[in-house]
Amino acid sequence: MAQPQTNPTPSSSQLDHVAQAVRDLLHQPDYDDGSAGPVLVRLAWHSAGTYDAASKTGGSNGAGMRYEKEGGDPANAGLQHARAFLEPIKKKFSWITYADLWTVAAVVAIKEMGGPEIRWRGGRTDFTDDNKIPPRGRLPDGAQGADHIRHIFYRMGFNDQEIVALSGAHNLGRCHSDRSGFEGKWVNNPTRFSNTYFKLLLVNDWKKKTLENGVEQYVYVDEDMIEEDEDAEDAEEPEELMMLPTDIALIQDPSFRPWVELYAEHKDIFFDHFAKVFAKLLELGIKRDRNGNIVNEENQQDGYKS
Ligand code: ZEM
Repeated sequence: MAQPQTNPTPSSSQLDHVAQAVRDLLHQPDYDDGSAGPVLVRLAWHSAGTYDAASKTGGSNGAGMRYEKEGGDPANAGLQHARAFLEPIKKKFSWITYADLWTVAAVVAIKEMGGPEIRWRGGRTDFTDDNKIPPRGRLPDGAQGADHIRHIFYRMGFNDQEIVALSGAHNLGRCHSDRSGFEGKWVNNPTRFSNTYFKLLLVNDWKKKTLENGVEQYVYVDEDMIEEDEDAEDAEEPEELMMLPTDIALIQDPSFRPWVELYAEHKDIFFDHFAKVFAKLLELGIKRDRNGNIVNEENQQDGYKS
């Protein structure tokens, strides 16, 4: 039996350079709402969100999205932009693995966009072929409801509170009709991390709308511009905001809803819970030894030889 291989976590001074390089690339005036941050957060989430606790497969190790098998999954449409933003950093700091870079970039971006400090640990390795990439179909489908959300997130080992906290990432970024088929942003200022998404969910004025492509989502015009006070200076004209059917499920479901109410009311509690659950997300599928180094065991090498 071969020795288990470990990849040491990068030192903090090495990481400081990478973190600074990520901060330096966030400002992208010609991209979406002017920031690479939201799509970087989605890259980290989709890299980890393939985890299946029962078979211990998937998760943020490996950076499988570099391969067509995972990168070409329609669920990952658009994430090539996130990978392209990070490519110059990988070129400059070749010692960092893609799997570490994609996850640490999200943590840096969230903090830089006004979110909480999130514990991140490195040492992920990159797959050298596509054998260990799990089958497609493990990421959530925004067109569905509470049962589907639970099916997907319970599989990863999350509970209802953690599902709602994680969903607060929809404060960030937007939907693109050429990626998911949905269109628009959840909040007026989608490059600032806050609990506005939860406040907006509770306005209860969401109307179902069928887009030209036949996709159904929920919309609302935020005339009162529900935002944090600190955002008032960059207040824009009210625009139509959106929610996915899965977002609306969070206020319809009796077990999810109290968490939406709590997070809408208490930004500090949301930040605390989000930091914990996002750190947990990024560790899915990763086994560490006593020193915190990742252990790549024999049985994880088996892969999917279909
Ligand atoms: Zn999302 N998400 N997501 N999400 N997501 C989109 C965009 C973003 C779902 C979903 O279908 C979609 C989590 C959970 C769930 C982000 C972070 C996180 C989009 C739009 C869809 C359709 C994609 C597009 O068109 O570009 C569903 C169904 C979810 C669970 C039920 C979790 C958990 C996240 C992180 C913790 C982010 C940041 C975006 C914005 C991306 C961007 O490009 O602006």
